[in-house]
Amino acid sequence: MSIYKRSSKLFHEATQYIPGGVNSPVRAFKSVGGDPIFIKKAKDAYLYDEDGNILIDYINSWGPMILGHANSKVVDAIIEKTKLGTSFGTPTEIETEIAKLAVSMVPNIDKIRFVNSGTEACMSAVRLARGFTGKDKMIKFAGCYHGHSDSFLIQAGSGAMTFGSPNSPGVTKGTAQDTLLATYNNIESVQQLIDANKNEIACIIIEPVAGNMGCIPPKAGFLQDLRSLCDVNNILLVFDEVMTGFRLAKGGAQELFGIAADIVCFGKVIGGGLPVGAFAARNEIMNYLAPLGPVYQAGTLSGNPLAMAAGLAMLQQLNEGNTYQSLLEKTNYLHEGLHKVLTVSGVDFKINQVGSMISLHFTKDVVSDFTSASKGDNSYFKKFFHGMLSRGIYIAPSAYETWFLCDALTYEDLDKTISACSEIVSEF
Ligand code: KE4
Repeated sequence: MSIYKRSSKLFHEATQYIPGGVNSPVRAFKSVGGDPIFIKKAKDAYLYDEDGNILIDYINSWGPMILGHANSKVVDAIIEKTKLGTSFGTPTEIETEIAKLAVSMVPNIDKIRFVNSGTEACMSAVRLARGFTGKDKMIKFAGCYHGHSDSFLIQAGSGAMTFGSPNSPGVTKGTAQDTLLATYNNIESVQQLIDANKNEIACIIIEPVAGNMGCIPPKAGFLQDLRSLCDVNNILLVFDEVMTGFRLAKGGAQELFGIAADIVCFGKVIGGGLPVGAFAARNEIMNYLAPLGPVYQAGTLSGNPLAMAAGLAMLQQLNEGNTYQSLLEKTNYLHEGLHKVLTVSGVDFKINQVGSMISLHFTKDVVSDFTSASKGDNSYFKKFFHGMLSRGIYIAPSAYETWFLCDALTYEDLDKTISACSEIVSEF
């Protein structure tokens, strides 16, 4: 691996014009140290950095590139659409095409509204829930991340946790008071909040598989219990499927776990690598949205033709192919291989996996919530991260992230990853 001379040069120049040299904090390598790697291009499962290194990618743009980078059908769709113009600010046929396909793939939704990011999707979903129910409060779970909208930055995961500032300055007390915090996988903590805030809670928003404190699966029955509590207390259940949507199954976590959410949020995969978020629900709820109903939500580039073309080409391939089975087999293979070499090493570790989402935690405790996720040994993680990077393997630069596999990964790539892991932990 050549040293990252050009990346470092580019990074230091970037820091003069962009805060921290990045347009999203998790990219800055703050929790693992060192300068971030600048990428020149990517294809299939590989990133090509500015110093000529080739890296096996387990971030895949934080989820979107489930088929691998520069997927030819997605690229061709964007190129063809670009030739016809890039943005009109009017309705276009392709928005209906992708909406129809998404509605056919995902259970319990009749309509979908496209926006430009997962943050916008979750923010709009909560506003819609509040408008529909006439109630103000929202329950979220410590360590879950729903984007950087004010009401979510209370004990948030992902980058917020990485920086040890899960409660961001700038969020007013007035906003924070309407965000109630529960503990992931702890239904009693939800019941207590409901009892203490009778008839004031509009919605419960959850990542049905948490991916922002590492990957944390819901305990058996937890999502069903949430569903029942929402039904009994006239609360809307909002599934934030920005990560899990179109990744865990065609119908996402709703399909995988057989639980019906009232509103579902999407991002990442749905945009095929271009900026797309979306939120969806049954007619009764979605018809509350402007211009039909009183809840306002808008966006200049929402439904942008290029982004819709990329998303449509992505969803069409996922709808027709056998990506999910192939990805599951590859992720299981990686899980088993890592588990084997880590067991031999004697290092304390836990591996969490759901479908093609997987995370490694250097801890002896089961990782099932924010507290247990925080117990991981970050000094080990830092060594692990840089050990992998120096061997040409790029995992998320934070222990509070999930690895995202793409179906372009080969079993040779997986074997290389497993042996790199074995070499690194043998030096711990
Ligand atoms: P965006 O606004 O970043 O598109 O989506 C926000 C969001 C919402 N919900 C979930 C479950 C998410 O994981 C995210 C964003 N995920 C992070 C990675 N953990 C994005 C990476 C970044 O912040 O740069």
